[in-house]
Amino acid sequence: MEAASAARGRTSPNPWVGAVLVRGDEIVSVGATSPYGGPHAEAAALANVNARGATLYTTLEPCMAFPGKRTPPCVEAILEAGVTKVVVGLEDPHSPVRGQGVAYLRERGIDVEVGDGHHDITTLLRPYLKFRETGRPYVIAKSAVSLDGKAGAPARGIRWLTGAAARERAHRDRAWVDAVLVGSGTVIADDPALTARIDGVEAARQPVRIVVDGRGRIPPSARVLGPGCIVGTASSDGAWRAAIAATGATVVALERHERGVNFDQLFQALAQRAVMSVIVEGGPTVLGSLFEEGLIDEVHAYIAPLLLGQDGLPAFPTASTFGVVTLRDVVVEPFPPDVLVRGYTGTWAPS
Ligand code: AOF
Ligand code: ZN
Repeated sequence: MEAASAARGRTSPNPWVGAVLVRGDEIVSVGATSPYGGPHAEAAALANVNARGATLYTTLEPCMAFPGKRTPPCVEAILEAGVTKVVVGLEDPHSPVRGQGVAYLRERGIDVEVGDGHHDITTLLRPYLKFRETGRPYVIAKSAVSLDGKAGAPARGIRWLTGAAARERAHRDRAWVDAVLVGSGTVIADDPALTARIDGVEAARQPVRIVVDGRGRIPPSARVLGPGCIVGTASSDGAWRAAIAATGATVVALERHERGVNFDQLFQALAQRAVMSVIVEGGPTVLGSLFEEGLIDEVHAYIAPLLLGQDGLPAFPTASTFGVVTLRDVVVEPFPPDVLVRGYTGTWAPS
């Protein structure tokens, strides 16, 4: 689990997997999934060691050969290495592998146990599991609100509510997800860069930056634009699209949908670009639409110790029509002076 966690966010569209080779009471080697195209966790754990008669623990079912596969199948590496027992945490939901990796090893005389650590591994792999099961990325809604439930008070110069500790945590999340998404209103109001900065330094791996701008309102000078930025738009004009594309950003044409764009179409397009996880950082209009359409999987709500009163903007548009959302498996973490409340909406749940 530790090895797998360390690879989180670096393997898309592959899952982050950890493997440990054990003989008796001793750990022989540890492996984790490399970035896409590189060795899998099991192959890494088995490389350059004597694995004969040892036991391999792996968080995910070892893979089988299938067309288009980039690396040699892990089941063959296990057989060749002479491993006699494999302990698998979770079945791989990827259809050419699912259940077959385990069956293949058992048919060849390997003792295979399945389900060890199943619950925690499912939690760790939620983005991959949703991506495989639905063909859509896993979506986290992030917002920061005052004690009176307001999202900011631009008239009073208050755009950012939380302190340094909460901000650091939010940047750490940007550093593992595949994409960060905002609406055009946020770009126009705040001109964010949407990069991941850890201890004030740009992280080595940056998420894809996504702007949803149905009508084509953001200026081509916006900081978020450039290579690595995707702009989803519907009824914008051609000159604006050309100016956005000239920055190096990718323009994705979407259908119009009630009060915005067809988000499901956007998420499908992102999944095709190997985006397995997205953090939506607002603004209120985008978050409201996504809740209305049941497209949010997880909520991260930072609560800041201030009241914004009459100057505060509502955290969601007053016209939002979504119903009650009660979070599950809630975790509360202090980031003094703020608090993070996070949990799952349950619109999608691992099967
Ligand atoms: C494993 N161990 O560490 C991972 C697995 O194209 P390839 O060769 O990289 O294969 C990708 C598939 O392998 C991926 O879709 C998923 O089913 C599985 N991922 N399997 O045994 C690993 N990352
Ligand atoms: Zn593999």
